[in-house]
Amino acid sequence: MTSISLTRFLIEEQRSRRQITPDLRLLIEVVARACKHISLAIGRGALGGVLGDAGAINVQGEAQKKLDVLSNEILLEANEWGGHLAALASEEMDEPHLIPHRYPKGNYLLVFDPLDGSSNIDVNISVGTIFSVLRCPEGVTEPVAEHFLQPGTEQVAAGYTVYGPSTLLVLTTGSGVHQFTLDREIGSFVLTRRDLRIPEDTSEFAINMSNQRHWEPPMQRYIQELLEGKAGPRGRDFNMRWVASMVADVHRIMTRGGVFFYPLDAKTRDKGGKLRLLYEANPMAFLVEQAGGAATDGRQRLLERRPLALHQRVPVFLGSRNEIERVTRMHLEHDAART
Ligand code: AHM
Ligand code: MG
Repeated sequence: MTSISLTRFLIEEQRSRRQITPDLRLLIEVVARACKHISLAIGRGALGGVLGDAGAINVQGEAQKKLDVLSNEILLEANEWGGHLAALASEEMDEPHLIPHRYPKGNYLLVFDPLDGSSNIDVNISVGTIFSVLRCPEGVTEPVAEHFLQPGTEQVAAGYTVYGPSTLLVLTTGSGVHQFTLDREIGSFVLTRRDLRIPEDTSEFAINMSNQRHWEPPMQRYIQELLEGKAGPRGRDFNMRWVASMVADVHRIMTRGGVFFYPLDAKTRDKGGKLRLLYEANPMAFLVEQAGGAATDGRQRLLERRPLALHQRVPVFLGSRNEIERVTRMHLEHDAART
């Protein structure tokens, strides 16, 4: 069988579907190249001196790891000079990063979480990169945070990489979700699965159970019913997994179905949730919907939320459609009963 590289895949998509512009293709290839570089750094681990804390705090108030900082720099440097972007924004930077004046500017905005699952770096568990591509609003030459505040339905592409036993890139440009595996010998991403589909039903869920006592009542009730298994109202047993790297948890769902929740809880209520809308929730929601799954904030479709701030946080519910619809309905019924 001929192997199809990411480059060939994108060129063929560009020919058959006009919506992949040459600049979008370049953008995706540049992001993929930066991710190869990150993958190499992660792979060297302690030998590369990249483990441990960077000694700084990011805009989220979280201690940065050396690899958070390095991955952010790799993505910035790779994307500055190609002429495909108007600006970039990242979990690790307070404000958007403008393209330096010495380089040409393009029409896209790139927003990313350079290293998701940072708490897993030092224990050698899978981490990843998440990214989302938006259009720069017409006539804007110096984009500021406000120009990134577009609902997820406006995304033109989204993807994630998983740095695990193998390095994977999972991508959508709005016509299905496709998986590429990094061939370390030839140094390129190769198409390994076309059209990933998330089954509508599942018996596997992912949630950080240690927050149980802090959840809202409908979340408590939904999970309690799963835990009661065969003897409870659901009449069947459910299995649980929690990697604490969203990319790894979402990738399991992309592979064999399941649901992932980071619901509102008493600890994160004031911030709106734990995960960030623009570079965690929205790209994952786009990918999950493209694979036939569903994604909400517990009450409404994630992709329709109007962002209010670059680093806004939201509750995240995504995965197999029937479970996401059920838990969302339980939240809405709970709200209706209170009014
Ligand atoms: P990060 O982007 O700083 O790594 O944080 C996001 C991560 C997600 O990958 C993961 O689902 C979640 O935080 C884990 O949270 P917890 O530590 O509560 O289990
Ligand atoms: Mg993250």
